[in-house]
Amino acid sequence: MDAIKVLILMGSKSDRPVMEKAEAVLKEFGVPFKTLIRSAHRTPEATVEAVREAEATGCQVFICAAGMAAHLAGVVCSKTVKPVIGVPIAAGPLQGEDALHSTVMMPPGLPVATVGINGAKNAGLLAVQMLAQNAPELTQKLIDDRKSQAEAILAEG
Ligand code: RP5
Repeated sequence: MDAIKVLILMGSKSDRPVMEKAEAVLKEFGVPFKTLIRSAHRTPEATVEAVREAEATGCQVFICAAGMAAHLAGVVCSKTVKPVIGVPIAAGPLQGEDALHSTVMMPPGLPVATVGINGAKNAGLLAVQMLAQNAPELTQKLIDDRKSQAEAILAEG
């Protein structure tokens, strides 16, 4: 695996349209990342291996997206002490309510920073904010981004 700062894992290729928003943020901020499809239930061993490989290349943050009984972020959290951001995906008959609870309700001692249902853009931004703690150039870009957001709102009248 090439050197990366963020590993995006998603439980299924069906999650990709949502997770492209996280990829877009990381590209915009110039953060090296990789995306893999790995499932806590369908490919448990390969999921753990991906975490191990990513950490060996210097990965600092994990973004894990899954729908339904979404245990991907929790499993990744159990295998690393790097920050894990969970993205509950709206899939199946409960449209993300199940994934939200499965992702956010971690047992004490194993935190997953969970964004909203389909909150891939915020997951990308939160990963950048975590990396910015040790990267002043990212901090400046984040400040510029907030300024742009405010200007866009004010320009609406
Ligand atoms: C989860 O089940 C995946 O993350 C996806 O959101 C959902 C449905 O998966 P597919 O049946 O589309 O592969 O594991």
